[in-house]
Amino acid sequence: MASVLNNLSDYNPKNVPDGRKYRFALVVSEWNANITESLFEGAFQTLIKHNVLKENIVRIDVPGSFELVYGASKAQQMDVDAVISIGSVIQGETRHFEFICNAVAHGIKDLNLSGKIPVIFCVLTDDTIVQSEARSGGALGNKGVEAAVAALKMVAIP
Ligand code: DLZ
Repeated sequence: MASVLNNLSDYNPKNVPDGRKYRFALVVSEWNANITESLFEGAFQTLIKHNVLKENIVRIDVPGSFELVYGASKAQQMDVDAVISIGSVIQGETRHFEFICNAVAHGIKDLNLSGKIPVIFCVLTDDTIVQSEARSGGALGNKGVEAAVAALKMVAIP
């Protein structure tokens, strides 16, 4: 996870499995689209960098992070080796934030337990848009890059 002390976007590419033979689905939430598009770009470009073929990357858009669970569940049934779920939830004035964050985290955890392929959690859960910007291509890296690296490592598990 990106933090002031540890920016995983600076990972060592030699430690990442080659992606040439794998297929991925990227499920992208439309809420806070400026953030989720940067996360998508980070994930997409990292998969390409590790030799995943463009035609082997499928994108599915969903309205909000709450819908990532359903989108990822549908993606698990497609001909792919891993799913990356991409969202950005930002704290507002009500408790909506915690309900969405909890639902998505538990939902994706459940998909990992019940499905045959891994679902990577690339959902920013920040107090402010400034924190989200820092983690989606800003000073603290890009969580999308981390998610793609995690996906490549998961598909290579025998
Ligand atoms: C309703 C809502 C709110 C208030 N905030 C966010 C957010 O910060 N990030 C996000 O991805 N989605 C948000 N949503 C939308 C919900 O995720 C969901 O799309 C709607 O409640 C419809 O089910």
